[in-house]
Amino acid sequence: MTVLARDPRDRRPAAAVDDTSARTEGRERTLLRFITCGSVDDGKSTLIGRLLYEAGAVYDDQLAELEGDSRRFGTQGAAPDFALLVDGLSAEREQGITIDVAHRYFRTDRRAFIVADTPGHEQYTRNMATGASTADLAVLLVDARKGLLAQTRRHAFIVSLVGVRHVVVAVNKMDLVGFDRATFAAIEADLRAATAGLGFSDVTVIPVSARDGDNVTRRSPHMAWYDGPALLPFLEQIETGVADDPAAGLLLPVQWVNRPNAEFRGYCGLVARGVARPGRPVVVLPSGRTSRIARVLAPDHDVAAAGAGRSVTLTLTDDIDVARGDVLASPEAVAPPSRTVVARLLWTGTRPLLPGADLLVKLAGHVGGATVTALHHVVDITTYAARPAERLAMNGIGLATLKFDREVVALPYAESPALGGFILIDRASNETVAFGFVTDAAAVDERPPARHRSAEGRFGMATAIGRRGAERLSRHLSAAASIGLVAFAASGQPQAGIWTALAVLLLRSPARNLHRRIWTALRRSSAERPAG
Ligand SMILES: Nc1nc2c(ncn2[C@@H]2O[C@H](COP(=O)(O)OP(=O)(O)OP(=O)(O)O)[C@@H](O)[C@H]2O)c(=O)[nH]1
Ligand SMILES: [Mg+2]
Repeated sequence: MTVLARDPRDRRPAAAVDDTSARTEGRERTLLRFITCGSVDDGKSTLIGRLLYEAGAVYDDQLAELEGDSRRFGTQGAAPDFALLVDGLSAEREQGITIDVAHRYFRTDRRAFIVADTPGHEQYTRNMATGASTADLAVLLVDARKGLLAQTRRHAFIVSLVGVRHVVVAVNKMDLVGFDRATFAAIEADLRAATAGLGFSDVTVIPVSARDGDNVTRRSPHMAWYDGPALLPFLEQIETGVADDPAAGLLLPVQWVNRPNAEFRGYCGLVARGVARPGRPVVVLPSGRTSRIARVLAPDHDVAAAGAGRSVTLTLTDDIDVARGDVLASPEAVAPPSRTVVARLLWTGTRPLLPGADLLVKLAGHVGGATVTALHHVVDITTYAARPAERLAMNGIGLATLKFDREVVALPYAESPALGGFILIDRASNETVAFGFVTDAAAVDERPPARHRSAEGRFGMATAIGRRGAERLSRHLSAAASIGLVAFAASGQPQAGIWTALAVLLLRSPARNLHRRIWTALRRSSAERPAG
């Protein structure tokens, strides 16, 4: 008899049903996106494999293949190693670890799911954060024999950073602690204390054995003392969605300007907030120019309205200048552009971050230069306490001030993940070195409150943008003119004065950039020299 004989109650493979619309009998199934995370070898991949199997999301030929793979690569002797259903890369199978994020779709009668299995190894924290960034819920695994490890705490913190508010803690491998209630209770207490300050809206703790399926889809007879739900029934019923506020102002970061011919000019992007509909007035940020939406286009037709989360192309009634990286906002949603932000950073670069680092930032549609002007603190991952530091090491989390090379529309991440989340890229290697989460988009720039501004406020904002630009120009001009005057006085030649002033104006910005790069490189090389 095969070890993988199906339980007669098992449903046929969900993946075999050619319908991913998550609709059933006229009733719409909601979609839950979740991840598994936690320290290395806690059993994340095994848990997902088991879930897929028990939810009937595995074909019979895949099961036969799993039996063969388990004999070749498995960690459970002749028994099936469910992790192999998700760990597909050969490097993963040979090392018995997860490296890349694997996404799987499955569904039950009550709900559709997209699950992302993320790696536990610290070296692949970047992949874990990427997987977490699109999740509604995180299943954090803990090995019952080991309890909370530093990596468990790091993942809990990253999950909170990316804005996941619902957490299930699966205390796994309960079979290896004799399904002991006291062991589970001690881990639960530790966990609740550790996650109390992370801002989760709910934390549900479930004792499981992923390998054997205890408390995975049905309650386990081995843990009669546990009176909570099994994992899958819990995931089927949890409400995670925050209803979009249709009255919220429109924010649409422009990802691409579509200009197929001289007659058509469309601005493509994802509606980050609010609703786009023809006739609605919009302000282009950062320029402050105003217009109205003429058409809202879905991929192949015009639509009357498009809400948050939809990708659309807008055309405007006026032929005004809108570029990639600009943001189209309705007047009440106008967020004044800013050059400086304070943000939490998850540093994923192999070399540590040092203040003064000159990097590229990608925030919504904007790509440009960014300098880290200050590192305020780093987070101690075992206590979550902030402590001052001069550098941020790989996989560390800290708070920093960044200065962009041009004004950018940014909002706190908690208010708008689309306009508050960014990545930092190393200019030389093109490596993504940080995930950033804006906490304050008005650190230095003065700005009025962003929300619910009146039309008067809108023009006030446009004036403020213009005034700031004019102020900067006049400062540069007067500095250049003074140096030009000195050159004229010293040489007695008006041309010498004019040429000097022009040279100062033109060379100022490249010289400043060169200076910044040299000092960043010097600081970095002295930081990397071994002490003593
Ligand atoms: N006894 C027992 N072993 C388990 C259980 N769950 C997982 N394992 C074993 O633990 C080992 C690690 O399991 P994985 O599922 O690969 O762990 P992981 O968390 O995905 O590991 P990474 O992705 O590398 O971080 C494997 O040998 C599993 O068979 C369980 O409930 N009981
Ligand atoms: Mg894994």
